[in-house]
Amino acid sequence: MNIGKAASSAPSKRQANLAVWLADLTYTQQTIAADVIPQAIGGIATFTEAQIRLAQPIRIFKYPERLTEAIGHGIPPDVVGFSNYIWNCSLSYEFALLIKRRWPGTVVVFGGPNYPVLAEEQSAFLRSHPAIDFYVQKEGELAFSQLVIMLSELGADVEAVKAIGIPSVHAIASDGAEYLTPTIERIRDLCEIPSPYTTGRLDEFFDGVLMPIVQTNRGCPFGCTFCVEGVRYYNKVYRSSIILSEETFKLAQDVIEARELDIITAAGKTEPIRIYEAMSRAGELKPAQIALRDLSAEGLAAYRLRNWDDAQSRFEGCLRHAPEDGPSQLFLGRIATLRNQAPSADWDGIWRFSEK
Ligand code: B12
Ligand code: SF4
Repeated sequence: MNIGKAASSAPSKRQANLAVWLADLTYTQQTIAADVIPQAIGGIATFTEAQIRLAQPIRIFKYPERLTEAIGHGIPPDVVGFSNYIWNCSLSYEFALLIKRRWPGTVVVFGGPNYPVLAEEQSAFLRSHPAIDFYVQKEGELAFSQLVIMLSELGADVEAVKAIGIPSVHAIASDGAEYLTPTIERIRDLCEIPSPYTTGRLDEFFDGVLMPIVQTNRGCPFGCTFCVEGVRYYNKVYRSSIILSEETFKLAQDVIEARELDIITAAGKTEPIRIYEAMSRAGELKPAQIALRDLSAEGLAAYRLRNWDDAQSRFEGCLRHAPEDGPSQLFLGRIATLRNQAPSADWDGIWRFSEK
């Protein structure tokens, strides 16, 4: 859960005056071959836009016909990123070649699992696909947004950006030098990636053909050799918490266990809503989860009464049962701030988001 980050007086976002397109293409001739909503690039778009203030929203493409139309309109994007899966690699590369022929200055980025694991094979892949300026290997959100920041800061000077050696961003320089940088650290809390569904970024893809998919956890403790997640990098499982409004919680309360997280008002709204975190199916809470739920309810009650000592000790208790519990860490941070800066007399304990 990421409510603290959005609500706090976060440092102002970086600016980048770049037009960015992302495409996760499917063949469409006989049937829609890969008939799912492009949620991976949707998440890369929302994450990048949360880090960087771009001049215009990132455009997302699924159908090659739409991408062809956009290319035909003649306004070149600065950066185009393609998802590279085994089922669309040739199609995406043909578009990369087309874009490079038409707009040599447009930076072409590939990402996705259809990329070798061994350095010598990565190098051979990049050398045999010269239309690709950068390959973002493994988790894409953080590395892609850093690449966009660097391209913006260095005036889209591709060779200069290659020489920086951004983690997870692979490239071959024009003089043949290889930049096969180590992988970037993984995102631990998937809630840091704003949902591309609830932000409306994927609305246009609900066309009756494509199926939505949602990633609720990433990583796998096993090591099957045929699977992208079988590598050590993905060995830890990181999850996103499932946050429910009070209305949804009431509908589901007979079948799930949940704990109250907070009362908030969304950015641009005045109506407060109570939010909950789904914890398990009904009756399946483990003892540590029961302790976490009860202590966090006591912590919340004390917090709302401005009883900082009690609230602090309850949330510290939560961390003994769940050392990585984001909401408890968040409340401990808030309590520390409120101790130094006492809230006004009319403080109602509601957390008001100033940014989406
Ligand atoms: C869900 C899934 C499916 C679904 C949906 C597939 C689809 N069309 O999207 C279904 C069940 C339909 C499916 C079927 C198949 N699948 Co499948 N599937 C998966 C699975 C489990 C998760 C994919 C996913 O959405 N993950 C969540 C997103 C967020 O992660 P991601 O896609 O990897 O994207 C991240 C990075 O790769 C990167 N990234 C991705 N795109 C881009 C773009 C840019 C610009 C950047 C910078 C970064 C970037 O950043 C993203 C966020 O970190 C993966 C295994 C896995 N654990 O990843 C296999 C996987 C993708 N599937 C695979 C295969 C082989 C298939 C099939 C071909 C199997 C078969 N023989 O039939 C079919 C093909 C279906 C089709 N035509 O679409 C392989 C692909 C291997 C490869 N080299 O490409 C994988 C990797 C499994 C494996 N063997 O390791 N699959
Ligand atoms: S490594 Fe891949 S195939 Fe093996 S269990 Fe994990 S996700 Fe499944």
